[in-house]
Amino acid sequence: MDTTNLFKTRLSEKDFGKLARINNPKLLQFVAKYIELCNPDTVFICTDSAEDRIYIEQEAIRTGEERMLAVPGQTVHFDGYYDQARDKKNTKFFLSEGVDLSSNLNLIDKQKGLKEINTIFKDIMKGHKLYVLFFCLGPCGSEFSIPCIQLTDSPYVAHSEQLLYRAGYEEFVRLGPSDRFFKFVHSEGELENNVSKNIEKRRIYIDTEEDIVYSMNTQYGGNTIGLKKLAMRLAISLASKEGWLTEHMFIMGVHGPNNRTTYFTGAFPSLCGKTATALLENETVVGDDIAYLRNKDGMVRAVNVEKGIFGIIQNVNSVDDPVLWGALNSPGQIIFSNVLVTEEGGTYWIGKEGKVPQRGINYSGEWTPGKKDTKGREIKPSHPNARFTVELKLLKNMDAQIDNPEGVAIKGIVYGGRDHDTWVPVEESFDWVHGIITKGACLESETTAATLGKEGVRKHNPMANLDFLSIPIAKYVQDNLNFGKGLKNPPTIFSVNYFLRDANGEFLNSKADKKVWLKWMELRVHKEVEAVETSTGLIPKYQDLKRLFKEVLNKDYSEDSYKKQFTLKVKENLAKIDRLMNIYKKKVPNTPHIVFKVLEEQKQRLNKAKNKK
Ligand code: SPV
Ligand code: MN
Repeated sequence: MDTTNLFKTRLSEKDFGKLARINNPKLLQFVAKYIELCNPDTVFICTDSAEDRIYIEQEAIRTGEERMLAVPGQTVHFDGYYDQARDKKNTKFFLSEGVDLSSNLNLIDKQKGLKEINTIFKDIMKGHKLYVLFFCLGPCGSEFSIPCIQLTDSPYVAHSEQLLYRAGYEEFVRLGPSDRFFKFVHSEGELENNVSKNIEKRRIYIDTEEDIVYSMNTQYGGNTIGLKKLAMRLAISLASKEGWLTEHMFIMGVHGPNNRTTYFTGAFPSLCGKTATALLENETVVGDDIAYLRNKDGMVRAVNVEKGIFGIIQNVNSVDDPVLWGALNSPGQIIFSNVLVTEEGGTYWIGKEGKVPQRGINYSGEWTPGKKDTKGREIKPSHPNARFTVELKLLKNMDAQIDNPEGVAIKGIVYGGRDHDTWVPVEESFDWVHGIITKGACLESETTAATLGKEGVRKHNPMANLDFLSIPIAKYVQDNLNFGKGLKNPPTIFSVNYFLRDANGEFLNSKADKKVWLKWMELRVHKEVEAVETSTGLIPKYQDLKRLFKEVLNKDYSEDSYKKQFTLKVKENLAKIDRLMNIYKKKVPNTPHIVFKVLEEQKQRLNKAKNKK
């Protein structure tokens, strides 16, 4: 294709000039191809300049995809009523002939998939403006990082990405004709009241061979913000080929005695406390969602792929989330999505303190309490998956190392899920292999509103990463095991469970208790407290927790609470092993043999404990 000719006819001289600074024929071909196919009225090329960034912010307001709120800088965006979460059903991986990807993945034959999207994409941007944006996943100029190009006709998506990702235009100019970059094409499609109309033609198709993701007829961030969970699928494949890890993990600095900062990563499924943990007061945050991990001289180092947060707003309040609360109530750029907006331009969400407003606008349109949907179900003021998008720099506890191109040294890894009856609140594994297998690879969690479908169903979710895996589970588990083999100083692996309940269904812990678990893990990493060995791992001693509860929360922690929380649930743990053995035997082809061996050993220890009892 003669790209120069096409660009000359379709772009202004100024925009053509911006594109021409990038000497990368592959990238230019890509842009040209989708201008031809999607056929936008106009094209805007976005560089890293302040002028271009502000233009995108203004476009979001001009088109009505975002509306200004009373607090300066804050805006609100609504997604369609049926477009409020990740659409797993229509998120598919291309499968080329002769390639064995995985029976666990939602696959579509590549030729068939391409045909389908080329049909949907044809002229889809007619009447729209195409925004061409450049970003960098991870700090610019770092071995960890991956440059990305995003094409989208949604200024809301473009604006969100500007808050969430590091600008990458100059990085592309610097790199020249490189092949190693990710590509995203998104179109919101035809709009009705500013939301995607043709939801039945919503598709998110991922091509890990060509590092392209196609997304259409949707606006919800998890389906459209290419650099987030769409890039994550590409990065998992790339990491597997190159020998590093892409994880659904926060990165945070936990502050120990004598001003010591110890970095942890933590993997939790969506809506299970990952962001709340990462943002704890008195600790520092590097990232809340996606981390790249590499072995550097025998140590794990990690970077945050992002520079902002696309977080869940439900239940965010001044007591549990003081850091976030501070940012949400100060002037500064924040995009709220799918919350309730009052006449005065204020916001309300489920779990926010204060009275429920008596009227407002939400994702269902005009809203008053008691409003029902077409199926007669009550519409809450905000959607449970309503979100906020904010740059980390607006948070007062952003860690100073966030842009370190070498990443931070990771000393502890935490796995946690929504588990009402099995795991104790915090536990250390015996070693890397035991941790990866019994905690990471055996993570289970009850489903939440972050994906379309039923809530509260217990599901296996290895490393909290199942939704984003683009390689077979067995390969992914093996990659994690191999990663540990090359480490001289592997991080200590822990599990946490914030959701343990008693027989009456009452939570056994308060939300603030996680602060204590982190301090205990920090001390364990440095071997400064002892632990009690059980069949499933190493748990805190009562005396240490009693001291920490007093120091951290000024709370008296009773021996009775300790017993209720930390008594090994032998029956439940045995049942869990049976479930997981079954899953790995029947549903995960080529599971590494060591998985069964480690689980079998744990089972024997548990059976011994049962008999002793
Ligand atoms: C998650 O659901 O894990 C998120 C938001 O972080 S989404 O972009 O929808 O994946
Ligand atoms: Mn996430």
